[in-house]
Amino acid sequence: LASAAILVPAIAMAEGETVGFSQIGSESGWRAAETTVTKQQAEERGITLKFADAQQKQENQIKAIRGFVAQGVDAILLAPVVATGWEEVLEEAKDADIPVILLDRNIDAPEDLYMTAVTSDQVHEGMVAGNWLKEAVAGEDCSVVELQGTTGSSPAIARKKGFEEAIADAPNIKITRSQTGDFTRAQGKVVMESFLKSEGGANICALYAHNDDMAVGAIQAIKEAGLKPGEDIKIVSIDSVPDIHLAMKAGEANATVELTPNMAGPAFDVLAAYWKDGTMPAKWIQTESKLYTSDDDNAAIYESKKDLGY
Ligand code: GYE
Repeated sequence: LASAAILVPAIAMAEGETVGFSQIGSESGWRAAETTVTKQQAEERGITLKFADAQQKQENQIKAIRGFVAQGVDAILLAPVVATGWEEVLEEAKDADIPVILLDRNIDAPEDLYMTAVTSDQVHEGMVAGNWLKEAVAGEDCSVVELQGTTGSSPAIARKKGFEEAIADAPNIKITRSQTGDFTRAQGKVVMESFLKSEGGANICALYAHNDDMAVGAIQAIKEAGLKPGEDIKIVSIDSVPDIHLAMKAGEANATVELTPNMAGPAFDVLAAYWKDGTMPAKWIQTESKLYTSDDDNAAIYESKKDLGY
């Protein structure tokens, strides 16, 4: 009788896993949604999430990862602010046998330093934006100003490259100015103001912004300059945040490429399989990229997205 009671705890106890998440910050509506969704996904799966906001600084992310390793977490999610400079700290995680999964941005480092990367094809996103513009201007001359994302980040590098590749066979389209707006609304507005001043609003045919938030800031600058965004200056960007659909509904923006904020779901699926029987995932889990334009039902899209944590 006594021995039966001793056996019970050993069978019934099941511990939840602990995952550290080094998030970049909250520069964009998209990233705010990613943070919300990651917390929800962890909760639904009974995972304890340790969340660290790096406020855009790589050194804070490196410190956070070291902290997670010291605490002995079961896995680490890393949204890397820039592409370079990760080898040393990722070696430390590897030595501690803690799997690292990259979320939404890539790094320049040997593949054995992370388990997998859950990202979109960011070159493709740029190509989708460029191809949309090619069709929209239909052979007419078009001077484009470009708002780049955070300097040195994989989406800024890849989205620029993809767009340039798409317009390479369109001599009528030229990028006349290109500068970083750091993926924020505030910088998008400031840099667009400087583009309008240096180029003259009438000489700008289109804006390509590496994310919607910068486009939303730029829309404000264009209006303040007395021009009509979406008409006088065509606007194409990336993310599909609720506010860009409101702008498209109002005719003030033209196209966006959707990026899901649910990068953590696939990451947790991969970890669950790994914890169950050691299954290793492919090195890249690619999320979808869908084009939306002002021809879509943007009121409905806005409604469907507005409560998702953006
Ligand atoms: O598009 C942008 C964000 O890393 C792909 O980062 C992501 C980008 C996203 O701040 O809005």
